This record gives sequence, structure tokens and C-alpha cells, in this order.
Amino acid sequence: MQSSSEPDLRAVDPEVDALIRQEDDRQRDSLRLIASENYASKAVLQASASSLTNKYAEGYPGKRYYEGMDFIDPLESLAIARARALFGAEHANVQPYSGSPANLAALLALCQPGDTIMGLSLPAGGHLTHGWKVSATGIYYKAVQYGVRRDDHLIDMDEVRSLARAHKPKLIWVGHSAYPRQLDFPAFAAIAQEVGAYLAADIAHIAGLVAGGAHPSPIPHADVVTTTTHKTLRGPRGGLILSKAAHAAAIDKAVFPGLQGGPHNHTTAAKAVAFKEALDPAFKTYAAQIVTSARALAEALVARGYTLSTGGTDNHLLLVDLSPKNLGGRKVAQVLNTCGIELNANAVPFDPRKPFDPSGLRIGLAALTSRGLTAQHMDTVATLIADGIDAATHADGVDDRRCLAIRGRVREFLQPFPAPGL
Ligand code: DSN
Repeated sequence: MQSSSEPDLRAVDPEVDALIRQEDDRQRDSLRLIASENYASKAVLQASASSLTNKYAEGYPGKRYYEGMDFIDPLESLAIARARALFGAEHANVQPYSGSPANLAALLALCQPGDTIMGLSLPAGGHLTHGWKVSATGIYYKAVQYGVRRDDHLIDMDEVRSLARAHKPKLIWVGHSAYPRQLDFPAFAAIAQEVGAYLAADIAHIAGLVAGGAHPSPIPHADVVTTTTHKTLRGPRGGLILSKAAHAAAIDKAVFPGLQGGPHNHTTAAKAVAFKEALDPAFKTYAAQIVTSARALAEALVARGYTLSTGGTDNHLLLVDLSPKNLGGRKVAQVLNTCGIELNANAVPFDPRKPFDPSGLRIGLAALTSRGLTAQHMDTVATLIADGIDAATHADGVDDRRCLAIRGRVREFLQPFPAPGL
């Protein structure tokens, strides 16, 4: 008979247990505005913390290198079917460990080392893995980077077209980590088609908006679509690749055995749960609400005298440009954190400051929306942020007493909104 007396985490390792509980409390009591974060549901967290973590499953459903696949195969097949249904994709690979491995897999599947690839540059809001020089994608491929226009910070489609014509890339990335406007997938597809390039859309940030119908989908236009599953999509930490059927075999081969060993089955299960949650009609309301709240917060910050890159937002994120106020983002972000307001310092396009202490603050609305905050709460959110920035930039140094008071106000403000999963 199995013993039920196995000690739990608190008994085995009170130190780790205490740190996890403290993190739970911190997430519960903070105004969480990091644009790549969210609150996964209790169901997603339960699937992540399951016996599936014990199992190896190299290969794919029906063709594995290990025995004991009775429940792993149906589970992965379920995750694949749900991902395809959610995004209307011909093929889905649910095994990537996260977004960066998913992007590497797309490149491994479609390009040869030394091929030319194009992507939005990191300082303009792109991602490291779209060919930035310190990334493997910038080291093993010949990366050409496009940017945004100086006057309005919008992606310069004329530049994309002329660079594509000049460099004839094998693959063009469309996607971002810090770009607050809609992506024009048909325009990118037209350029890719003109120069004979593959189009790869990285929707890591906006996957939840795409799934919920609050952002146009790249699926009809791109050869391959990569994403993480934990940002606006609100699943576990992980990656996902969607593709045309024609690329299915190459994508699967690139993920395993090209880049990865055994898939993380507990994460696959949690992805399946998240896809089910995203297929629920309530997810559309959540996705639309993110954008409504982001716009409301943008207006409220502009009304308080702040400058936003592109002047506003169409998606879940805003990029506050502190350079007109002659402030650096790093110290402000650190002080806001002591106020219970969590966001990250971020470069703004054409940033005069260094990447580690850039001029911007990136703010995302997914996590607060998951807690049930809506546009009507954004005036208060803007006031708390503005008060925190004032406390950070007080003439006599950081105003610690004011920070403490803001922290109390944040906690009280969030009280009526339970944090999912905690
Ligand atoms: N680090 C993620 C972000 O914060 O946007 C992207 O990988």
C-alpha cells in the first residue's frame, strides 16, 4: 500500500516553501504591469505541478523513443488539437520550451547558417532572437535589422521593403517585445512574397489578443508563427509553433531532435488547459478588455503630462518616454517597485541613454485584466504610477515615506480583485 505520510514541501524544505509563499504574497499585493507577465489560473498551475514532470517522451505522439506513453500521447495530441483550433492553424508543435527556442526552431527549419534574415531591431522594440547581434540568431545568420520612423515611432514599411529588396532575406520576422501598435501582417506578407522570403510572425506578446480576436491574426499570412504561452495567452511558461502544413515536418524535426530532447509534459498539459481556457467565449472579453484598459491608461498618463512612444497603444502595452522629463528609467522602475508597482525600464526608439538605464518604462495590462480591473480603474492606476515617479524624483532624493504610503494604497486598491491561481 502506498504511504500517505510523505512530507510536503513545507516540511521538507521550509526555506524554499517560505520563498514561494513570499512570492505569492508579493504577486498578490503588487500592481503587476510587466508587459510579458500574467497570472496563470489555478487549473494551469495544477497541471504544471503534476506527475507528468517524471516522464520522458522524446519523439511525437505515435512515434516515441520511450515506453509508457498511454497518457502522454493523448495529452500532447489534445494540446495540439486545441492549439490548432484556437488559432485556426494547419499545424502546431507544442513542445518548444519557450519563445527563444521556438524562434531558433523556426530558423533551423527554414534557413541555413549564414542565410540572411530580417527583423525589427531590439532598440526599436524587436526581440533578441530576431537577429540582434549578441543572440545566436545574429551570430549564425546574417541579420539585417529594420526600425521604426523617427517622427512617429511606427514600423517603417518603406524601409522594410527597400531592405528586403536590397538584401533578399531567406526569412523575415514580424513581431516585437515593446511595440505598442498593431502589426500589418498582410503588408509584411506582400514584401516577403515579392522577395521570395519566408514570413515568420513572433506573436509572443500578443498571442492572447490574437486568440481572443483583439488583434489581427498572422495565421493566413505567415509561413510560421511562434509564441510563448505565458504572456497575454495566460498559460504556463512555454513556447508554441504554428505553421502551414507544408512546413510541419521541418518544424517538428527542428524542435526534436534538432534543438530539444524530451518535451516537458507537465508544461504540455498546462498549455492544453490554457488553450481550453482561451477557447472559452469569456477569453474574448478578457482580450478586448486588455486593449480598452491599455488605451484608458495611455490617455490618463498623457493627461498627466507623460509622453508615450507612438502617442498611445493598440495592444496590451504602452511605452512611456521619460526623456522629455530628463529622467532615466532604471531608477524610476526600481523606486516604483518599492511602491508595489512592478514594471520594467525599457529602451525607447532612438534612445539617447544606454540599454541598462534607458529612457523608457514599459507597461502592460494583461495581469491586471486577469484580476478583473477594467478601464474605469485606469485613472487610479495612472495616479499611483505618477505619484511613484514623483516619489522617485523628489528634489531631496527618493521620498521613502511617500513610497511606503503608495505601497499601502496599492494593496488596498487591489484588495477587491483576487489574484488568479494564488
Ligand atoms: N523577455 C520577454 C519580454 O519581457 O518581453 C521577451 O522574451
